[in-house]
Amino acid sequence: MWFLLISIFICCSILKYFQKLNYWRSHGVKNISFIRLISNVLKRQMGVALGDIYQQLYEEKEPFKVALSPFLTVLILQDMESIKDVMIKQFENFPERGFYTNHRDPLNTNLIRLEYEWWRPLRQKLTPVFSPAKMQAIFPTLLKVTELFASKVKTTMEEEENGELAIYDLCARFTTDVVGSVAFGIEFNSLEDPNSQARRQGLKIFDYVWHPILDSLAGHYRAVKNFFNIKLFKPEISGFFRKLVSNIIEYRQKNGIRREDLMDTLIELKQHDERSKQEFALSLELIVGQVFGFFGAGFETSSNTLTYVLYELARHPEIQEKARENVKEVLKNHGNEFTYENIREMQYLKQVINETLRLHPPAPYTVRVCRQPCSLTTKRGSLKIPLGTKVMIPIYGIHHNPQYYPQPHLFRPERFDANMELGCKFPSCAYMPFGLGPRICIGERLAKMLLTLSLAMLLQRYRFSCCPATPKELHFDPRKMLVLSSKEKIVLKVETV
Ligand code: HEM
Ligand SMILES: *[C@@H]1O[C@H](CO)[C@@H](O)[C@H](O)[C@H]1NC(C)=O
Ligand SMILES: CC(=O)N[C@H]1CO[C@H](CO)[C@@H](O)[C@@H]1O
Repeated sequence: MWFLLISIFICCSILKYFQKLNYWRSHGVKNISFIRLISNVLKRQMGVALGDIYQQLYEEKEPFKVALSPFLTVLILQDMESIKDVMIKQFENFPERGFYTNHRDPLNTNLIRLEYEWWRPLRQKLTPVFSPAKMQAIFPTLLKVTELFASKVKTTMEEEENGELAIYDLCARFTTDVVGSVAFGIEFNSLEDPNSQARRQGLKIFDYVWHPILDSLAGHYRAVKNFFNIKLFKPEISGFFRKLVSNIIEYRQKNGIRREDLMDTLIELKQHDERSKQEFALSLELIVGQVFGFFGAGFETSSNTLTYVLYELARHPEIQEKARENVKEVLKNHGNEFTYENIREMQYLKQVINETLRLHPPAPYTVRVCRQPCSLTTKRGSLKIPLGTKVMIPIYGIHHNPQYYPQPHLFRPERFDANMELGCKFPSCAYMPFGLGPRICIGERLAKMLLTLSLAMLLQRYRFSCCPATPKELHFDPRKMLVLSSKEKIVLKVETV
């Protein structure tokens, strides 16, 4: 019985595969071998591998290419107009990333993964959580955690021989604490205690039950997976987060405590929804999912960015000096204190951050899935996109296109100079470290604030330089598909200024 069913399934899949092959061929879309794509991705970081394909397409002037398998059609986009179409203009046709979701497992009902019908009301609700006013309100808490981080850098540096330290670990502990305490009022304490339980759970977030390739394939067989109730995360992780969040909510509600953090806003939304009996009420389950999602999307992206900025500054001492002068000058005009307003005036430091996010975008690609058949128009004519096509947007590749960024592998913050001749003129959509359109990163403001403040404070106090243990160039870990994460330890020499 099973054998028969499986044989029928395989036969249908193969038939469908040839049908698809024919379809794309007859529409003049070139194919790349799916097997080659997968084997490439197992060897190299996904975003970087896609970047190479992108560059090849750009040179061949092909707007896109397709990689076909019996199960999945992947369209790799090169044409800028089509990218804007998919992400912005035709968002309604491409509103999801096609990840697997199981609504009985709270951890994967988060903004990143959710299907359109669930995502839309939730995103509307959560947008105010990251408003400029909220960012201003949490600034004092952020400042406290950042102070702790800066002093931890000093004590670690003094403990190490020659003041040489592996910077990523500290940065990751810092961003864990930031997302925990600033966003959710959870004292993770990982800066003080590197082995804290939350820190260990935090590290496990990316320990998938399966390989990420399977995760993205499973998005296409939701019904089957949901029928068998397969969960993506280990029950102990769901349990840990659920307990953590419900304790916080209960404690605050009972004692009438407000901490002016993002969790306050989530609780308010929940109470409001309970009173007004809304259809998409923010339940405890949904809050747990969001906390987990923000944590997963926020901590590794920002800790890697912080590490890469320090690495690039260590390799370019003159740029580091200029950034330090910029910080000092702004601080001098404001009584030597860091405020929500004055860190925004650190123009050159912001250019340095922008250029780092261009050169090493921590989220090196993003995905959309076609949920309604539609057409993309390019200079080469119009193309109908079938339902279920997975569309890849090669952020890393676009950021390294020499047509937009001359000598793309060089670190040159001048590219983002608004006034100078040097500032390069790339099309507005050729820079997207946070994505584009309605599904753009919701944490962009928080990430930028966290990066600017912590870098300003570090530069004010310390000088970073290369030492023999510093890698000459970066290589990215292929096992981390979703984030650019350095394979080598990034060791830098740190001294007080
Ligand atoms: C340097 C730091 C960060 C970078 C480079 C980054 C980048 C991105 C990118 C590229 C996306 C996909 C956008 C798209 O598909 O168009 C995304 C989505 C997302 N990010 Fe970030 N992110 C960062 C920090 C954060 C932080 C700190 C948080 C939250 C606390 C966060 C929460 C999210 C969420 C929830 C989504 C999904 C949004 C949705 O689908 O509606 N991110 N991020
Ligand atoms: C950095 O990039 C953003 C686009 O994400 C842009 O709006 C901003 O003006 C840039 N900032 C600087 C200082 O170049
Ligand atoms: C299925 C498949 O891979 N078809 C073609 C894809 O493109 C290559 C050339 O790049 C052909 O050799 C394959 O036959």
